[in-house]
Amino acid sequence: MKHINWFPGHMAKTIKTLKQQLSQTDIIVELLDARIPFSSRNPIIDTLIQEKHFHIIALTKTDLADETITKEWLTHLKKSHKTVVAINSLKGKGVKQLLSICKQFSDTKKAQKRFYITKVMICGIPNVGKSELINKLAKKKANQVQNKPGVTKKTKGFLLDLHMELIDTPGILWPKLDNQATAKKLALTKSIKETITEDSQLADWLLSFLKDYYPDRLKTRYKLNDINKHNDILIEDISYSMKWLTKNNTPNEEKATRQLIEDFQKQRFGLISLDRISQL
Ligand SMILES: Nc1nc2c(ncn2[C@@H]2O[C@H](COP(=O)(O)OP(=O)(O)OP(=O)(O)O)[C@@H](O)[C@H]2O)c(=O)[nH]1
Ligand SMILES: [Mg+2]
Repeated sequence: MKHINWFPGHMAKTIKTLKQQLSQTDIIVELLDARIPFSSRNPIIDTLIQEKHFHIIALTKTDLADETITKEWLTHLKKSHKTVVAINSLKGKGVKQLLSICKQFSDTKKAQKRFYITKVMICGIPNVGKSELINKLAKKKANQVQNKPGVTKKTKGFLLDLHMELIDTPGILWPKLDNQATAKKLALTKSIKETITEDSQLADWLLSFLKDYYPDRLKTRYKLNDINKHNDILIEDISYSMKWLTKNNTPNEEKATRQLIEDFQKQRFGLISLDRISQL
């Protein structure tokens, strides 16, 4: 199996830039993907946060995650972090709450120093929704947004009002993805470039996960009765059941593996969370 790692030059450069900007930063909003609140936590970002920073954790894409699991994660995160918000940037849910927390901070600063500009750094892994969140906070299409990783390549400030600046940053990962389950989750949620991974390795991991955590949804989606089989056999069963066959009527495994990944990414199994607190 191919070892998954993705740490292009612009990420190393971004980390350097972020370090330089830390002394002028007041608030760090760390975005975590609600489907993978543990796997989307970048250990490098942890090292950037200093005592003087107001650290906010924002769970993004809550509309794509399993609601019950998100509630568990919120409770868990609130045990160790003072400020945790749940966000759906597409619908604007939680955005007002985040803005009012930042405004409160900025108002306090303003009262101390009349012309103070509170700097809010929005950071996190690629494709977690940093630029989209800024667009929602700013009520403007200030940043380019796309459902693929590595869209933002440079940090960019946006003056929200006279007293607050939002800073969009390029998504960063860490140099070595030692935990390959984490790497696969990052790839499935599109935080790792598609060309880095092989469909078969992602589909194999996903299939095992669905068998364990969402067996009924897997059965329903592919009209299967028995899923207690080796993944290779199961992929064949899925291909037959869904009529994904080659010209010679043999199972088209390539199509089946691609489809499995896409079905997860397009929520065709319903809302799914890949990280569990019990796995910590
Ligand atoms: N469903 C859903 N999609 C979201 C949410 N927030 C962002 N997105 C989508 O996720 C994709 C990535 O969003 P971006 O804002 O470009 O992500 P980013 O973190 O800036 O990514 P990089 O610049 O590559 O680091 C886009 O298609 C967004 O529309 C959300 O809360 N829910
Ligand atoms: Mg971006």
